[in-house]
Amino acid sequence: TGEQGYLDLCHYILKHGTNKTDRTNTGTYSVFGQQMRFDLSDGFPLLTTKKVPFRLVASELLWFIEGDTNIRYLLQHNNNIWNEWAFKQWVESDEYDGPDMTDFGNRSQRSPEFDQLYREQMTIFKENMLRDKAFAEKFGYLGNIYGKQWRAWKTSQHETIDQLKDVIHTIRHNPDSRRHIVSAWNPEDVPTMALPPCHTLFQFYVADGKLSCQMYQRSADIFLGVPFNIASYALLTYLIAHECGLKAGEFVHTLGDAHIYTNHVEQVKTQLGRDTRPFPTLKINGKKDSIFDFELSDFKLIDYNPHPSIKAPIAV
Ligand code: DHF
Ligand code: TMP
Repeated sequence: TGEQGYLDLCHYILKHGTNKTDRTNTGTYSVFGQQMRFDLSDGFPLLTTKKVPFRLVASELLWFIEGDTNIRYLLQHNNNIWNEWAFKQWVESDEYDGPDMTDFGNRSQRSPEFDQLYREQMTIFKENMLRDKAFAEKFGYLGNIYGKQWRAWKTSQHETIDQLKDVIHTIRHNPDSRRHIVSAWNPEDVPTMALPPCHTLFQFYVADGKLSCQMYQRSADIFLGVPFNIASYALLTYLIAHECGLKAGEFVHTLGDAHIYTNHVEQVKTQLGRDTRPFPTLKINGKKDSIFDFELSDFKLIDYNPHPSIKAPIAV
């Protein structure tokens, strides 16, 4: 449990993982069906064995909560974590007339010359996204991903369901319910999403005045994505607990295909050689209660003293 649970899972995957090919042609070591638990009364679970950029975690979560599915919001908050998946839509479109960007993720790692070209095109893409609203609407929209399904799931009756608002309502009014579920996995929309949801479904649980959350992640990039996912759901749980007058209980993280990309193995080993430090503390602006009113400046992390960050290429 805690950060040690994450490190133990890394060890386990390196030792027992199957060397498996994957969609991105990177290659992984993979296991299926694992679980980590984080006691949220024991601090905020932001890993300390490498620096995890909390600002990016928080602005991505606020983007989901807004119901937004366009990366323009993220760019406006200087958050670049979703760029590649929007960029891909642009370079594969008829409107793109720059140098060939086929398979840019792998090619930029193999060739410094290509990487230079790729960076230039990415810069142009970001400028267009911020300057040109029509361009952003066309290429920044990632499909009906998390924000849309959480806040405005389409029904067969041409109405929408606000799953997030509804779940907060039932946590408040019927805390014992065993139906506190939000699903991002909408089979009708999956084919048109830039990336089908990795964190597919979550459930809340109330007992002894504490709110716990369990999330099912179908596919887990252990080195890059998972530290973000842990922090993101911990923050979501703290925010909903805050709104409902509860304490934060546990975050239970259940993983389907849990993998370490072959080009992250050295980085993971570096991380495993470091000692853990106490988790930081999260302070939430007490003047606000509704999860729909928060901004970045309402969250403060106290005593976060991580080891340095470790860079790794992301598989596109
Ligand atoms: N694809 C893959 N292959 N793995 C992912 O984890 C992933 N995550 C996505 C979208 N697609 C994905 C959304 N979340 C980073 C972290 C989370 C994330 C996307 C990217 C990332 O690159 N983190 C870097 C820092 C990035 C920065 O500072 O801008 C890290 O070192 O944690
Ligand atoms: P996939 O759709 O082929 O499973 O690829 C998605 C990759 O992104 C996979 O490595 C898991 C990773 N990922 C996370 O780990 N966490 C996330 O939040 C997201 C969006 C993706």
